[in-house]
Amino acid sequence: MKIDQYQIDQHNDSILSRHNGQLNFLNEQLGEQDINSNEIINALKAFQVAIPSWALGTGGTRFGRFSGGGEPRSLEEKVEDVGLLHALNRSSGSISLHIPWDIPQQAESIISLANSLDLKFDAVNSNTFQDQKDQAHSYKFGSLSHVDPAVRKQAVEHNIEVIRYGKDLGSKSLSIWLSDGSCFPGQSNFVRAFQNTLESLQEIYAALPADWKVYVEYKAYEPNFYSTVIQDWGSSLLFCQKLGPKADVLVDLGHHLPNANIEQIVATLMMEGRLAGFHFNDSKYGDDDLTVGSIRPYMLFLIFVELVEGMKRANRAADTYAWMIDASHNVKDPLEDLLQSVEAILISYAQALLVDRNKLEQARMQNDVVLAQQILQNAFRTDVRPLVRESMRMSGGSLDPIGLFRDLKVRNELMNERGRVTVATGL
Ligand code: PSV
Ligand code: MN
Ligand code: MN
Repeated sequence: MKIDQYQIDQHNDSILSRHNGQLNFLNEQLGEQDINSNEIINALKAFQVAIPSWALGTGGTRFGRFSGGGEPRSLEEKVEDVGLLHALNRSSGSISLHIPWDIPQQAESIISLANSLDLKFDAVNSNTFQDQKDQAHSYKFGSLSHVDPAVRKQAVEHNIEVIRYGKDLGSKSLSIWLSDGSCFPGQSNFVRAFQNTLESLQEIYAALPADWKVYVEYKAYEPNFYSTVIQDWGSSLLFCQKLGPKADVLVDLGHHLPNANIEQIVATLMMEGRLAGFHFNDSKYGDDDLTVGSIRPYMLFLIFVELVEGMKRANRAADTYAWMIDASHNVKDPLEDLLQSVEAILISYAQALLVDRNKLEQARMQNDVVLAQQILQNAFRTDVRPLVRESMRMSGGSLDPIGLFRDLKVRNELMNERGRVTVATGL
């Protein structure tokens, strides 16, 4: 299944006059506020969000999994699915692989497939939260933090192997999420677990190529329910500071305790120059259950306000950070869901770019709380979707990615090609 440019153009033509009307109306409104919408559109065009290989199939819960059909059965098909997304929105130009779920048999052929779809390889992810077939030692009681040096060695070697796979594909970063921790008080010595993890991470760090980064992801709980070795941004930052300049903190939206002020965490990490980037998702309760922006769009916007501010302060372009979706759930078509997630990210980014920073700072300096809130909420309440659509159209994408996905019956085509009952590899 491939989407041709003429199909996108034809579909765009059929809705262009309506879109132009909405865009002109918004341009006028923004013009009155001295906001240059072309600058925002250009920023949106440059913003790329990586797609994780594990989000392309229907996720499951521990109670069950309901296959949606037509899911990718191989790494090639995963790359092809991301190619479909990127053709539609031109904003999903890379894929993040998880080893050993996604072992490339032949790097050259998978690279040439990715090139043909205008895709790059984003961070590679290691997996020491599951035991693999024929593995010598079990990760039941931890991996990089394990009390037994032989288990730690195995986990370190796995991470170094992941770097090798990534190198062959042109990735530039290793992403580490550790499930290590304990389920009951007394089970683990916190300090020993930290120090073992640090030593293991130092060995992995030493194996990083010169132009690589390692992203250290934190998560408060699950699968361990009493303590997690890298439980919060503070622990993650501590590891990164001890490791060196090639290690940065990765923020996954779903990995915080309830009501955490994530935007403040982001501001602090950016102030220290240690934000690697994001795993975007949303949740009512925890982890990565739901589509980005589906529950707390205002929080997402406030995070982007800090991101925009932090990038400006550090004089760093958006593409020097790692932006990725990390969500996987049970009831939607995964590709439609990813299109919704990318759109939600771009909407929040566009809204954050509307904020008048000078006015906001003035209001803050004068302790004008009402005005400060109003400046943010004016931006948040602006319907910026015409800007997002225009940025996709200008890059050769669709004005209405989900509409076109449905018109072209992409899922049916994939089911015809791959079968109605499929299990995406790795999930
Ligand atoms: C587990 O919580 C998790 O969702 C982490 O967010 C990782 O980034 C992802 O799995 C892949 O290992
Ligand atoms: Mn994550
Ligand atoms: Mn997660």
